[in-house]
Amino acid sequence: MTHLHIALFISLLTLTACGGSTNTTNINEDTPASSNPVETPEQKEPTDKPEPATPEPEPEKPILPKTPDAVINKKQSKWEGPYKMPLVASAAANLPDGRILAWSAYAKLKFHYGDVGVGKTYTAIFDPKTHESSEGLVSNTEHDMFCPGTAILEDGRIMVTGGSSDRQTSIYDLTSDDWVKGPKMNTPRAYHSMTPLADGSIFTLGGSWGFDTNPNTPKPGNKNGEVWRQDVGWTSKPNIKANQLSTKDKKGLYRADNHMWMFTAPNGLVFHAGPAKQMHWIDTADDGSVTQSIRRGNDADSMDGNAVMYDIGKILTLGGSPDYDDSDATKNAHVIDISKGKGKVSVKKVADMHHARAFNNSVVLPSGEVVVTGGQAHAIIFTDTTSAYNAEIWNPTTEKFTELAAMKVPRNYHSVSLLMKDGRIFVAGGGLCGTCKTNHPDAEIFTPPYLLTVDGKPAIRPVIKSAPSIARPGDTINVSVDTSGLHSFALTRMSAATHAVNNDERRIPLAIATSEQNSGKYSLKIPDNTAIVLPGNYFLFALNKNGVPSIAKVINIRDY
Ligand SMILES: [Cu+2]
Repeated sequence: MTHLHIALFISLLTLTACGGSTNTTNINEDTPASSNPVETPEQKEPTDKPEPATPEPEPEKPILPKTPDAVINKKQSKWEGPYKMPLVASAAANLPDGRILAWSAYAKLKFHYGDVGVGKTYTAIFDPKTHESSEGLVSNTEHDMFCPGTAILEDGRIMVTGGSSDRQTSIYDLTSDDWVKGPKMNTPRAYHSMTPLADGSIFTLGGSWGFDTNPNTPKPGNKNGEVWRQDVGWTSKPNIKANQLSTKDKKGLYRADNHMWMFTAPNGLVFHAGPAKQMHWIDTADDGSVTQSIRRGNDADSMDGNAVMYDIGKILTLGGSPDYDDSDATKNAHVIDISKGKGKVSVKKVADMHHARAFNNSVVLPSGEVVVTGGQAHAIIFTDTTSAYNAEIWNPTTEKFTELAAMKVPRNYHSVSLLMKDGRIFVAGGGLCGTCKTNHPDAEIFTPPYLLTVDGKPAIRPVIKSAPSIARPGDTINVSVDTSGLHSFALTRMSAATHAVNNDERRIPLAIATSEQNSGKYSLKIPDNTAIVLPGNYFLFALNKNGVPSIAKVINIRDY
């Protein structure tokens, strides 16, 4: 390792460990750190701590994919499509070959409120190379996967739970390209959310939608926590009470415990960042426990908004409305830093979005920028009034939004977006309301500014020639790229999205341990903490000095 690279490596570690500078507008969690009574098994001291004796690193030549000025000032972007799909994609997930698995409900263009006997689900696999979709009908898992919870498992399988078939679990197996029946949840749920945990298990919470009108179904409320593990199935966590973490929706519990923003933090606990204005820490050990964090600044309850983990322990929240339906959305954005752990959370209100949005979708790019699409200024389900057509991109350095090109089709309730393997964004769906006028059985593809020159031409992309397909947390991996200059690298977790929720995606910038630019050989350090690098499939991107990303290589990271 050369001196320069040692300096750069230390620079990265310092940035990672300190999580940026303190800002006077921050609001800090006032709970003493010592009040954390339980250390989860996953909780370990990050190995990447700054050495106290380290001299100040040279700030030149960033090795993180920090957005270069050339990209910050770019405003070129492009929408392509719409491309017809056989159904309204109200949920979608990444497949390792770059295609997108999408699904609707027991029908392609409408839903049923509650189960209709033996459940089934229409699916479509969209190919971004041909813009065509292959159709499927899943009936073997007896599951109408409408309004479900979604999560990607450690081996890349896609888990879908609840929704119209309220206890069912279905798992899409990548090897057989088929759906497999999983164990039933203990608590029936719809509009719940899920998040992967550091040990590869899956946590779910909330989901009262669907339980207020049918006398044969449970009452809304008490949709308490559950954890799935491969070897034991679902286990109730009775002390993680959804009602405690709910909004004050005018429709009551039926809406109040829906679509929670939950992220496994570097300390191994789950952080509840919204939509409720009061945030929480959740410990899933034993029967579980919940402790209050701080409020999300002056933000109101923000149902139908969303949140993105754009860096290690850092969450950006975007829009939302106090009530689920018939409610004014905000332009609000907040940076929540949970990297320092319990008792040390900070919230910073950053510059507003250009548009008020509810039912919007957001993804983090390998550059750390966040792209927001769709949504409406006044949330009303199954409508396209007050739609925001322009995308916006948020820059993590300036913490500001730039308005970008306009989509052709409004994307509101029941729409999705996903970062694709090629660095572009899949945006689809909206509607699923039968004979209504707001069904959008189509997809559009968004090209962010980082893939275009200032003239709007395709930028020259770096190329990953080789990378391992599996790795363990803590490994140093060898990657071969083109020799066009000093590259930076980032992982983004492959993910699933529905109803503005994507708790799977997270971006992890990778430190460069050694590099030989002349031969394009790099060794990259994967953080030694599965609460940071959640077990799962990741897109590994290389970015060149202009911030242009490669096409990703897929790498499965877990304890093999
Ligand atoms: Cu729904």
